[in-house]
Amino acid sequence: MTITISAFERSPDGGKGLARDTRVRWALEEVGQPYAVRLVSFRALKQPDYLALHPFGQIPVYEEGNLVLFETGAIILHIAEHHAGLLSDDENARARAIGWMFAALNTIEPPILELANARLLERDKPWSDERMPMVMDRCRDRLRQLVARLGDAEWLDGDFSAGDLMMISVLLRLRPSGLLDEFPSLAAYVARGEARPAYKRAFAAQLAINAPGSAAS
Ligand code: GTB
Repeated sequence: MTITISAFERSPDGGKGLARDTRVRWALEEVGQPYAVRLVSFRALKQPDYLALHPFGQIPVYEEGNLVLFETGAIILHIAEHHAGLLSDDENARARAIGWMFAALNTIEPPILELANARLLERDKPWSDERMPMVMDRCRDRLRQLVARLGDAEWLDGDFSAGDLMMISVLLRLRPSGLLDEFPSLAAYVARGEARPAYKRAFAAQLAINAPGSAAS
């Protein structure tokens, strides 16, 4: 059955791969599933026909036959459960990988999003300089804990899994802040994810839309 995902017609990041369609593209590339892309404008996101698919008017939406899914956590879990490559056959390892997906989305992503918003949306506020160190420290606290758990392992729990895919996708959002460079083992972990052929294909596909003239497209 054809899989279609939605993505920005033009991502505000200009092709850095930070919008959330990239993680879904990556998951589909890891499991070898072809997909089509429905490009949407910011205006189209809030129109009734799109809101019928995604109640919050965001990208990405995942469509496959009669199934319509929103939320990248649900989408990537669905992909991982239906195709080999992102979840172990071992029941406990599978459960732990899903735990890491939740950790990425519920524990690591919130302070990173707060930082992204502080940098992008609040820089002109009179209180921004005072608040910024606190927002950065909230990220650092979580990143230190993640560093301690990762240790010198290649991936979070044995083989590469949907948990790593989600965690690396979330950590990538830190890159513009420079904070990732304070944690060399996490920067190396993210680089291992980016070096995977499936990630490279996903990145190139979104870049071809968002920066069509670039060398990598
Ligand atoms: N929890 C949802 C999920 O995981 O699917 C969040 C989806 C979401 O935030 N989608 C964003 C969106 O559609 C795009 S990815 N926003 C439009 C809206 O809400 O009206 C967020 C994003 C946007 C821009 C950059 N950037 O420029 O760097 C990075 C990430």
